[in-house]
Amino acid sequence: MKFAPLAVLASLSLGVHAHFRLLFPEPRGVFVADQEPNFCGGYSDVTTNRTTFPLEGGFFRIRQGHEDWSTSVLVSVAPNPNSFDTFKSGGEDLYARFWANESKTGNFCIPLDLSASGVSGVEDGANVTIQIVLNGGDGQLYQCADLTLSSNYTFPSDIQSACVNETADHTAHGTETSTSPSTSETAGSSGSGNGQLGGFEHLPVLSALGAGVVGALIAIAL
Ligand SMILES: [Cu+2]
Repeated sequence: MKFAPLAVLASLSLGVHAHFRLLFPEPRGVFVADQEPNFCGGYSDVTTNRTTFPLEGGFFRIRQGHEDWSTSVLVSVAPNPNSFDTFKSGGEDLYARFWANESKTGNFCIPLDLSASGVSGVEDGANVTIQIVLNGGDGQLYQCADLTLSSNYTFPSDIQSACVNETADHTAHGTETSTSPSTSETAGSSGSGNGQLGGFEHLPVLSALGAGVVGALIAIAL
């Protein structure tokens, strides 16, 4: 039924949305919007689909449908991070990246230098878990990814080249469909099934550690 035009329009008008999606590194499980307000987006236990991730110079990508949102990243070195407490030490959140704000919707590739977290155990060869926390005005939302850290690792070129920012000038709010009769076909943006927010204003591609939107996020975070 999701492909029926009337159903699409109804869902849009009701504000049904996907909140935000973690596109990279791979999240613990298949995205379930209704579960996103829960710990790790509903995937409580550690998984075996770990992503090799650089200790320095990493990044994460999200597709984000809220306007005026903020995000932070928590890190856990617990063997099975299965509760919010496992992302804390002495009652304090273990931030891999402190809160930063942004006002646009779209796709974002945000630097994540885990070595800068200062968290004990975040080191070469360690199995860690990151939890992306995002607040877009409808409660805090969570996605987790299980990683193995490497100090000598750089992302392959396909992952590097996917690290782009594409901001939208309206709040599509992350709806998955782009079949509304009032909009043209989604421009063939990414080839990997990402970037399906309709009506993108394609900004110049920014590199992973480039300026622009990401730079603004860094500036706020610092
Ligand atoms: Cu939302």
